[in-house]
Amino acid sequence: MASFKEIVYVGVTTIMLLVASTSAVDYIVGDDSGWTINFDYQAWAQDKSFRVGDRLVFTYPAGVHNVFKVNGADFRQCTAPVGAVPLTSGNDVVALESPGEKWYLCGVAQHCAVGNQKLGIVVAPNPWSPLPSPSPAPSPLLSDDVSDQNQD
Ligand SMILES: [Cu+2]
Repeated sequence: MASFKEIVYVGVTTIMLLVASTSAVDYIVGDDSGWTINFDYQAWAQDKSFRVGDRLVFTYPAGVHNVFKVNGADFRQCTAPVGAVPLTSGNDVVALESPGEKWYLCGVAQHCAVGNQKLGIVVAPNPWSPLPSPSPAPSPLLSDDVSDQNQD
């Protein structure tokens, strides 16, 4: 009985991991417009369901813009954190590794304050890996395996 349970548990876990990995989405921020000024990123984000495991891709001509990850207060005031290092490659991939609110802005000149180059999103937990993860209580299974080996 115990080993049957173990097989079912491993099988279900494998299926969940497969589903989770294949359902992760790469979002090109701004789609064809990319990361730029005078674009409504709130409207862009509005109909999307960001989840843990998804990724944001900021695309822009390198040197023209950059990407700072900021907190809510800095987001509202369009201030880049002192000492923070922005992403500058022009093809910046940001993995969404935890649920909650995330804020990004461009720190070049007045792009955020005047050009509205800022993105705020809410990341939902991945439905296939709930926090806190259930512990499978492996000790009975282990002792069962040992007794099987002893019989052999
Ligand atoms: Cu910019």
